[in-house]
Amino acid sequence: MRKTDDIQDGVSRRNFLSTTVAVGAGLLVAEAVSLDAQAAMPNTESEIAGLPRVKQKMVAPPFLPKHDQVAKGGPKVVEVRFVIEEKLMAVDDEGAEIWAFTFNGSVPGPMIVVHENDYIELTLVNPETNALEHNIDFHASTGALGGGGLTHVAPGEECVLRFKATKAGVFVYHCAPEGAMIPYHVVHGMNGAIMVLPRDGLKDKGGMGLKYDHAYYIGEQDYYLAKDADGEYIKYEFAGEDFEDSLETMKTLLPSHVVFNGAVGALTGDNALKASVGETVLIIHSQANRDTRPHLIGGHGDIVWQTGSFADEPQTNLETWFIAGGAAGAALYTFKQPGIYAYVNHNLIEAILLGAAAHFKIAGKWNDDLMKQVKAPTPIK
Ligand SMILES: [Cu+2]
Repeated sequence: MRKTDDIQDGVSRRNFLSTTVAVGAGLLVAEAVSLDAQAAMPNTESEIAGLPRVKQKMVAPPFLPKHDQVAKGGPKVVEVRFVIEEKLMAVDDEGAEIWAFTFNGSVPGPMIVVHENDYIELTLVNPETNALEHNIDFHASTGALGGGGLTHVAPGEECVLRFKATKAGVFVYHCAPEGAMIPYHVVHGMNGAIMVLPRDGLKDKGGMGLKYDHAYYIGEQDYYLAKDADGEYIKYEFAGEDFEDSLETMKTLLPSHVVFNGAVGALTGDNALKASVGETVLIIHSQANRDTRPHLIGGHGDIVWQTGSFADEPQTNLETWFIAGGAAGAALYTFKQPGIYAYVNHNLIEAILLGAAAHFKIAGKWNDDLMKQVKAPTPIK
C-alpha cells in the first residue's frame, strides 16, 4: 500500500515538473502555476508527519471551536475526535421525542473549523453501548464516498480517517452506513458541518478581507416521527426500534418537524444568539437532507455564500437565500438595530408550525432614521 502511494507520488511529481516547464514561458506564469500546483500536489507520508499537529476542542452548536480567521503559518494536521452517541432527545415541548444518532451528543454534530490545505484527522469512536453501525461522509473530502467507505465502525470499534481540505467553504458531513440506513441515520440527527476557511480569511467579491465578530452554526433538521392510531407520537424503548415506522413516515416526504439545532425552540428565548449593533455575525446554516431558504426577519444577507463555496464570489444584499439539501451555506450580516430578530426557514409553515426558527438578540441603541413607529395603533378615527 505504502509502496504504491510512493510510486504515485513520484509519478505526479514528475508530471507536475514537466507541466511547469511546458507552461513556463515567463517566470511569473511559472511561479503562479507552481504555487497553485503546490497546493494540489500530494504530500508524502513523511511530509505530512512533519506538519504541526493541533487538537481541536469540539464544542456543541451553535458555537464554533476557537479558531483563527486568518491562518497562522502553513498547513497543519487538525486532530478531531467524534464519539457517536445514540440517545433519546426531546424534539418539542409537547412530548415528541426521538432516539437520535449523534456525533458527540448533539444535533447537529459539532462544527469543525480548519483552513484550506489543512488535514483533518478524525478519530471516530462507536462505543459498545451503542446498538448500530455508523460511519461518516465528509462532503469537504475527496474519495471513498467522502470517507464513508473507510469509516464503518460497529459498536465497540473506532477508526481514524485523514483527509485534506482542498476546497474552501462550508460543507455538510453525515453518517451514511448503507441502503435505507443512510436517510434513516441522517433524519435521526446524524449530520453536521465543517468550515474550511481560505488561509487568508474570507473575502468579498472585490477580494477585500472580511472579519466577523461572532459565528454561529445553525443545523436544520427534518424529523419524520411516527404517530399511533390515536394520533400520538409513538414512544420507543431503544435506538433503532423505530426503523420500520420511520421508513413509512420518511417515504411520505412530509416531515413532522423541521427544527434548528435538534429541537423546537433550541435557539429561541434564553437560547437566542447574541450580538450587538455594529457587530458582524457569520451564520453558517446546513441542511443535510432537504432544501431550505433562510431569511433574517428585519435584516439582510449582506454577503452570502449560498452554495457554501468560499472560492467563488459571494452574493450580496439578499433578502432570502437558498441552501440545497445536502449542503451548507454562510451569510454575513452587520446588525444595525437592536432587538429580537427571528431567523427562519422562509417556508413559513416550516418555520412557525414545524419549528424552523431561531432568535437573534441584539443589544444597542435604536436608530430612528432606519425605522420609527410614527403612531402606535389606536382605534380608527
Ligand atoms: Cu449513523
